[in-house]
Amino acid sequence: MKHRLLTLTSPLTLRPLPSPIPSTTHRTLTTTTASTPHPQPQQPQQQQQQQQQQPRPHPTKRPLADLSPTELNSYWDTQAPTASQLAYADKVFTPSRHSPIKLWTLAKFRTTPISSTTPEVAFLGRSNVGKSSLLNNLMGAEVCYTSSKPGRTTTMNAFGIGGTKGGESKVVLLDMPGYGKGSRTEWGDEIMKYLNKRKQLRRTFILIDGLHGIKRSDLNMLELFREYAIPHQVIVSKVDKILAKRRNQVMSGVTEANILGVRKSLRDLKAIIQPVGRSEGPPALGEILTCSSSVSGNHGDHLGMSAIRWAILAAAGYDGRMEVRVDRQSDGEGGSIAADADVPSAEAESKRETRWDFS
Ligand SMILES: Nc1nc2c(ncn2[C@@H]2O[C@H](COP(=O)(O)OP(=O)(O)O)[C@@H](O)[C@H]2O)c(=O)[nH]1
Ligand SMILES: [Mg+2]
Repeated sequence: MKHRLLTLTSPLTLRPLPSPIPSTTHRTLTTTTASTPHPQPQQPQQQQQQQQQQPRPHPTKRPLADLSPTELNSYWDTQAPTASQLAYADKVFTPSRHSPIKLWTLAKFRTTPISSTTPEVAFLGRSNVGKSSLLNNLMGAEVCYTSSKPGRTTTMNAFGIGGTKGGESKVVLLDMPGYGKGSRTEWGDEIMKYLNKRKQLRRTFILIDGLHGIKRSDLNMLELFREYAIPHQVIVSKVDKILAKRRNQVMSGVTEANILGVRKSLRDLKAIIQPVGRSEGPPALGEILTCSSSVSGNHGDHLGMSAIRWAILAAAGYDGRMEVRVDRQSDGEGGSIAADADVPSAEAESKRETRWDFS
């Protein structure tokens, strides 16, 4: 199989999660009473017809629903999320009346709201890489404009996630205009201002196209991120295209060779996003996530969504503990503000300060 991402070798260990979140399907046991009508014996021809209608499992393929939520990802400097962290992330992203909400759409950095204290994460990549499709799937709502034509997202669009009645969102996601084909220099200028100056920004997710592979414009962007010490992480989009050429081939399940193809692509990419022996500045986070907004796996969700939701919350400083409540700080009037323990941790705050010292 031809690997679409650049070919360079490096030592990489993949650590898949033990098992996916258990199914919530319950079975009810029933007893057969005397009044239960017995099914009539089927005619052989009828049985044959029924068997023909049932999709036959492929002898060597695993159904997509059997893949664990992190199986197509690679974690080497970080820990793969646990089942409870993934469940927490899915819960925060569950759509409600207060989530997702569109917060702002802007073309100029200087007009972005300065008073917000909510952590932000941005999604960047070449035009058509699948940013808007991914965001719609993460948020479970068609709030971003998607198109097969490049250069259709022309502004920065902010969406709040995890908000409750009267409360602020937990995290803000930004859909950005794409770079490369169909892009414009002035968008690039505004995006760089945002990435360099925005205090609320915790991490930028750079999408690399699984169909077309890494391009010169991606390499330039990765270099800029290192040069300006902007925290970033890579997501390979359209992983369905690495698994198999056609959508229906992937829909019918994946072979071990398909999965090994993805792993090889990620190994090759690791050497590019964390180049050895060059003092260019901090490289990408030591994990690569993959996604497909076109085929569905676990619980009918598109591939990779839960793990990306967790990465977003982790970047924003949430630790995934839901129940515990702690006193956060004095409210200035002698009292104390009780807040959920899943506010961004002090450690995450101080890391962010360090990062902005570089700019
Ligand atoms: N096969 C495949 N196609 C995708 C996937 N994600 C997006 N696309 C398609 O790629 C095109 C561009 O998607 P869009 O989300 O608008 O990209 P953006 O320009 O980066 O925001 C659309 O035609 C999408 O249907 C994916 O995971 N797999
Ligand atoms: Mg878009």
